[in-house]
Amino acid sequence: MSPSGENILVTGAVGQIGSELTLELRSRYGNERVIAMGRKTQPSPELLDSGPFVFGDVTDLAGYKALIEKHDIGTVYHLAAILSGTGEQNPQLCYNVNLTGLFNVLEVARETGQKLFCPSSIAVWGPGTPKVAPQETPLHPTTMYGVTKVAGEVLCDYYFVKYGVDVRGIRYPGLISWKTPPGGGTTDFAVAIYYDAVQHGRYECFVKSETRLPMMYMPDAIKGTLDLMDAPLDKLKRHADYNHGAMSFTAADIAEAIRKHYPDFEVTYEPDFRQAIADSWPDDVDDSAAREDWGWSPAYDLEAMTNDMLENLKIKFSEEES
Ligand code: NAD
Ligand code: AKB
Repeated sequence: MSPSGENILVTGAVGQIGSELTLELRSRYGNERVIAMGRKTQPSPELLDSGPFVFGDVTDLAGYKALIEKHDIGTVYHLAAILSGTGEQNPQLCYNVNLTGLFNVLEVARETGQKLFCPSSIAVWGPGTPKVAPQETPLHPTTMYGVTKVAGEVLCDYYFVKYGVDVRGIRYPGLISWKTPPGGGTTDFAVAIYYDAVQHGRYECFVKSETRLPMMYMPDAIKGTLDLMDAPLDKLKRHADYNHGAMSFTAADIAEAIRKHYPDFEVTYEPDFRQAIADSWPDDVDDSAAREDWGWSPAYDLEAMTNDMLENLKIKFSEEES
């Protein structure tokens, strides 16, 4: 294949993170330089009209290679994945997309000298992890999604050490955002609760009220992603497994924060299979390595995020109605 080009590809670009990261990359580097890759879901008009969009499948190596060559791609933000909830319902699909897909992306990067962003997750941890997950601690996840994330981190390290592929990644916590709904994870309740507060004034939560998890607002996740990718390589002591933290709260804490705006907001709790997944993850993370190596620092706490989420969702739903 030809040497690495000057454009940027975002896989999983129609997803929760990709739909926002693509627009931010386009505003930084120019619309035509950032190619958004979706799978089957139709992109929003904002994504479709602001720059190149292609459909593709990361498990199809030949198709992926052709796309890379055609669009002269030098950097890939590889966000295509199957998340924890969907992954437990279809572990084989999760393995295939998350590991075969990552392997294909790494192989093409090895051949072409591309730079990569390949995110990991708090799902790398399992029930024995300390409540505040240290950077270095045994990784024994109990979900297929977590298994693929652990293997993915190790695979990325291998490609850095063996082939010199500059691959970077963050262990994102649960991400909360208003633009694009999340795609089948366990932390989705922390987004759905805001949607239902604004639309219906009540929410049935699929985890218990006392379920506490590490969370982050999307603007912080985007900033962290781009800061890590901008950091000088010689400052990075790790590659694809930086703990990335911002806040930690329970489902009941979110409900309480929303009640400051909607005093009559009602939440009922009907835990389903995702409770066991949430219970297997830590409450919070120690992200001091990210702070030290590339200056990570989040801007949003629960209150600031809640104000912003509710404000934007109100506008979004009123625009959809008009
Ligand atoms: P998402 O589910 O919203 O989007 C993923 C996208 O990947 C979807 O649009 C889907 O169509 C696409 N996809 C699935 N199979 C594909 C295939 N075979 N080929 C090409 N595309 C395919 O996910 P997200 O929340 O945006 O997550 C992006 C990345 O960040 C993933 O690696 C995920 O594990 C990680 N992450 C996300 C969170 C979070 O809370 N959102 C937390 C931790 C880690
Ligand atoms: C999920 O819940 O699966 C994701 C994640 C934390 O990786 N949001």
